[in-house]
Amino acid sequence: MTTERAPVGTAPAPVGPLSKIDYSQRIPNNVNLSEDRRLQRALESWQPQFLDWWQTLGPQLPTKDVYLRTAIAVGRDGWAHFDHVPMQEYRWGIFLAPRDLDRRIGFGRHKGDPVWQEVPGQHRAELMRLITVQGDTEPASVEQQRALGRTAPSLYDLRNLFQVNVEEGRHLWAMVYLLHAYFGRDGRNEAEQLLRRHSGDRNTPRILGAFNQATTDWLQFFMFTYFTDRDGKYQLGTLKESAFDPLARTCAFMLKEEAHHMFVGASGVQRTVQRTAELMAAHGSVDLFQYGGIPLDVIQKYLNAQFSVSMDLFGSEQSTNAAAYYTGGLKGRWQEDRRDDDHMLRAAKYPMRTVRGGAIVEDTVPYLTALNLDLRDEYVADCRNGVHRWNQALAAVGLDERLVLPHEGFNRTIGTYAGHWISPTGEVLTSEEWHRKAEAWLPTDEDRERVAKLMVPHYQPGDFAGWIAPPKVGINGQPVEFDYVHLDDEASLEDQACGVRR
Ligand code: BYC
Ligand code: FE
Ligand code: FE
Repeated sequence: MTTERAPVGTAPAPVGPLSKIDYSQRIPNNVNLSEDRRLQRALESWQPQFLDWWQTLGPQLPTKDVYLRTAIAVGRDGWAHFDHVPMQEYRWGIFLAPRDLDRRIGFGRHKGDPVWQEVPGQHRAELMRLITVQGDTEPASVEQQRALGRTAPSLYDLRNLFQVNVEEGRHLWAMVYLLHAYFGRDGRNEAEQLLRRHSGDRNTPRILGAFNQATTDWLQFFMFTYFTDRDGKYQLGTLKESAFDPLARTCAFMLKEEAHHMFVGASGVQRTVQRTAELMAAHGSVDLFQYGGIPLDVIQKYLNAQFSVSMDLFGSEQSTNAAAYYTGGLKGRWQEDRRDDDHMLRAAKYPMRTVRGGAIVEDTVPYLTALNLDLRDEYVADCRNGVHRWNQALAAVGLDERLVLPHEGFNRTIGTYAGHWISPTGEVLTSEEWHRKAEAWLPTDEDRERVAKLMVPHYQPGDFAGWIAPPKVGINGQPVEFDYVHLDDEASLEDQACGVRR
């Protein structure tokens, strides 16, 4: 069936139905699950609910199997084993980065103490809150993306979507493990709630704003994996510094998987821009819908929308929560150990932009309460790199047009800019002025409809939709035209009805 490269290290246990569970066999883990009866019992009741959730709110497109990477061990190669597997039999595992016995707390008032292997009573509620918020985003994104399989631009992209989906599922497992193992009955309740809230649900929505929007099409999916998964990367980077060692180790391992999500977003947008640039150069026109491409101004609007909603995920620029998390040792800064200061920040200051008297001004505020902003500034700098690389596709065909990141205050609903009307270039406008121009800045219903019309599935190996350039290389050394996904007969029949051969 496959010719995947042999994994180094442990051979994977055979994949089979999960109905009869031998935990030590079926749930790949490095947390001694086979010895831990309490954890086994908690998972025994949660896991069927998870599978039920995956069946009802996971990927809609029926597939036989998908060429997926599965983590089977934490070692250098063990976490990246590739094979065609039926998705419902994906072996969601529990992995923590290896323990460093000498690790000490790197910041805050417990700085220098050994890290915690158990949850201290004084920080229990805050830690559970952070883990719950993190855990809530993972299944939310799977729910948001569930319909996309029906309109994939290629089998290669379809496989990448499913890879992201199963890994977000595993990230949910990672947080549920922490809730089950360290927070007793309260943790078990929270773990159930993670499957009860749903993206966009009017009564039980997901916790954070960006996770309640539908991912309408593949351009939005690529923007989401670029901008919103990147918030995930930065948030996980701060939790990786946590004094609560099991959380730190869990997040360190999740970050390995996150790299692929970054890749899907960055390369997905790049390939879209590349095709747009080629069509613009070939036809000398910007109205590309007629040529089966996505106009650059529509790409810019999608970028504006996803960037601004992702900026909201960092919380308020000034946050006493963030100060308390830091001082308590629960959540550090991005690359805390590379920061050249006292890691306590009691007297330190930080520059913060805000709107005053109809203009954007810079204030100097206590660093401790500005840690959400500190993280967001790191994030924005990273986002800028991506935009710069996308622009190279435009430069390569001699075009002068460029994509830009909008101003940090544009279209914000959380923090200091909320309630102000800032243009993408950073002018402070009246609500009326802003709304008059909003159609030029954010995707309109018509834009989304026209993009949606281009989203026709391409399920033949090596076939790609016309709005996106093929990638240069395939996954795990496989050719681009590899049969990454075997569709279910049911899906194939529907495709034939739509005129797509298989
Ligand atoms: N929407 O003090 P403030 C990922 C709430 S993405 C709704 O300013 P704080 C992924 C806030 O919860 C990474 N509510 O904020 C990506 C607080 O409520 P409570 C997810 C919001 O607490 C793609 C109140 O407003 N991980 O992994 O300093 C695919 C006051 O807020 C929002 C994390 O976020 C919002 N946008 O910071 C899959 C890490 N923003 O508590 C996965 C864990 C704020 O007063 N979470 N609020 O009721 C945290 O570190 C923090 O909770 C936040 C907020 C950074 C989110
Ligand atoms: Fe995740
Ligand atoms: Fe992710």
